[in-house]
Amino acid sequence: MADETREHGRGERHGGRLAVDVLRAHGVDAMFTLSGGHLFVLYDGCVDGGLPLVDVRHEQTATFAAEGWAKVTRRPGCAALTAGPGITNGVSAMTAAGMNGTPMIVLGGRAPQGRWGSGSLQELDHVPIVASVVKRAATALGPEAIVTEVHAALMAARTPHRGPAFVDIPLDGFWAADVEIPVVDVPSVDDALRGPAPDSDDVAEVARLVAEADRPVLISGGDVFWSEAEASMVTWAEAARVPVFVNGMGRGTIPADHRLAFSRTRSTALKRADLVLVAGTRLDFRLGFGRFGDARVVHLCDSPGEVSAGATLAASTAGDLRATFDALAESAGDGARRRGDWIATLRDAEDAARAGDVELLTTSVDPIKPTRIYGELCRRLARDAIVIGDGGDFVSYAGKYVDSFNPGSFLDPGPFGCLGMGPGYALAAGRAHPDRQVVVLFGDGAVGFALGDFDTLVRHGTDCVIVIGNNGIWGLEKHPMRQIFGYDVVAELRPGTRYDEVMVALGGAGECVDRAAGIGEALDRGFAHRGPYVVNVLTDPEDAYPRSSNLA
Ligand SMILES: Cc1ncc(C[n+]2csc(CCOP(=O)(O)OP(=O)(O)O)c2C)c(N)n1
Ligand SMILES: [Mg+2]
Repeated sequence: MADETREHGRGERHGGRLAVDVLRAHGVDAMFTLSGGHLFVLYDGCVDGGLPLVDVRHEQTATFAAEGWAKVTRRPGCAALTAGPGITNGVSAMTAAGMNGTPMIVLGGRAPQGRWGSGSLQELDHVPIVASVVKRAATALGPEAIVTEVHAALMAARTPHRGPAFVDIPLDGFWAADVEIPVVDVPSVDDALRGPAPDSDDVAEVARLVAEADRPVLISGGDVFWSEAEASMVTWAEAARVPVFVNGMGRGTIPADHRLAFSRTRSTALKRADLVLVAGTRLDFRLGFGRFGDARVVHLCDSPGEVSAGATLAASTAGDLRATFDALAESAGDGARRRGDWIATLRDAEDAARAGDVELLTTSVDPIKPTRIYGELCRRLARDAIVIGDGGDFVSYAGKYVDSFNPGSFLDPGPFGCLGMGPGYALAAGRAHPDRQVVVLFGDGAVGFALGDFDTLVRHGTDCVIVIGNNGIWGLEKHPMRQIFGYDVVAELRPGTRYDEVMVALGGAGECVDRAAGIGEALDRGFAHRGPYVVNVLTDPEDAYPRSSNLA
């Protein structure tokens, strides 16, 4: 061993180790990364401090894996990205995490401060680049600052409204021999990290509107999930007898087979409702920007900055969502008795819509319809399966047909809509929950963004069934462009590409399916397999997901 290796020997007390101590104190239990020299000291801290390193083939995947980790564990995610291109490669995933309110920290390497401005390798000031998409971005110039900045970043990430935070550390900022560890006070989730309770007058006003309503509806969004407010939300919905629809990471906050859970009747319900309560999600394009016919609208938010400025609100609250629902539940009895007819009407419509799905889910027509894949898949999904969707039309069908029974079990990119998150989310889900089914649904376009990370799934032995709806086109672009312009460009992919053989070449397994009758058995082989298994299904390029609008 060369002298310099001994000089910076394993286990030395340095800024890398200090960072790891703070990460662990906040419950960080995995660091997703792709190697770069600017990160060696941090890696040494992980090895010494017992924080597992999980290495990938592209920083987009490391950063999406960190986000996925938070989504499947509700503990903070963590990615470490090397200076310069490592960090710019992670910007899309940081942006997605910002829009999803996902608590996570991204640590960055950084060119040495002592030579800043001289043109060191990968010298780039990352902070202004990421500042507009994360909650907090800072450079930690020395060991003490590493402790305070990493702690401050995690506090920001974990406090409502949650989101990503970023700290970069210059190469020469890690070093200071045998530094003392400043003590950081990490509050428990049940006190400071929940944020303040909502104003009681605001809650009383919402309770009054609910009591008056004949046809109320609740939409439960991602911040109900992040606030761990689902039990309180369901208790309130049961007491007040309010039908519940879910949105984004709100999926699974009420089990899909709960008597107050609805999905197929959303547009009918929102058209006929006299009061729409939206909890824990923005009134964005997914929710018609907060306009629901003549209904009065109530926005229940985890913090003041989340309350819609654009929609006309009858009332709103800002504060911890669990405390909000607990407070609402105390006055939930009024009016609940009148709502039997409203709930029964929706239930009849829901049952009729689900009965109408059967034909599509069982169709044997050739070429294969994506709906048939869902018919076969849904029958095989365990109640606690984790389903990840990365694609266009093919994944829209998943949103419709896959029911969620547990929080954090249906993962899509969220409102940023960034394709390419699938392999990172799958890596996280498989690692966090090796005992549960993990299914990744890809469009054939989407799968190309992080195809190299099939290698990552193989190397880490991630048990997952990867279903590719392979229609040979960018379907969600081709069909709308044809509809609007009468023709389309740049929307073709190569029909029949053997993505399953890519997985095989990288050491995994898979097969191609071109007959509807073969889908079920292929899925069975996938679920029986250890490691990643691709079921590459050739589907009908003429099939377009029936949607009412394409761009918001
Ligand atoms: C990073 C990124 N680039 C481009 C888009 C635009 N986009 C949205 S859906 C879509 C088509 C997806 O095609 P595919 O994955 O094959 O699914 P299909 O619609 O064919 O089922 C594209 C290109 C996006 N959402 N994200
Ligand atoms: Mg496609």
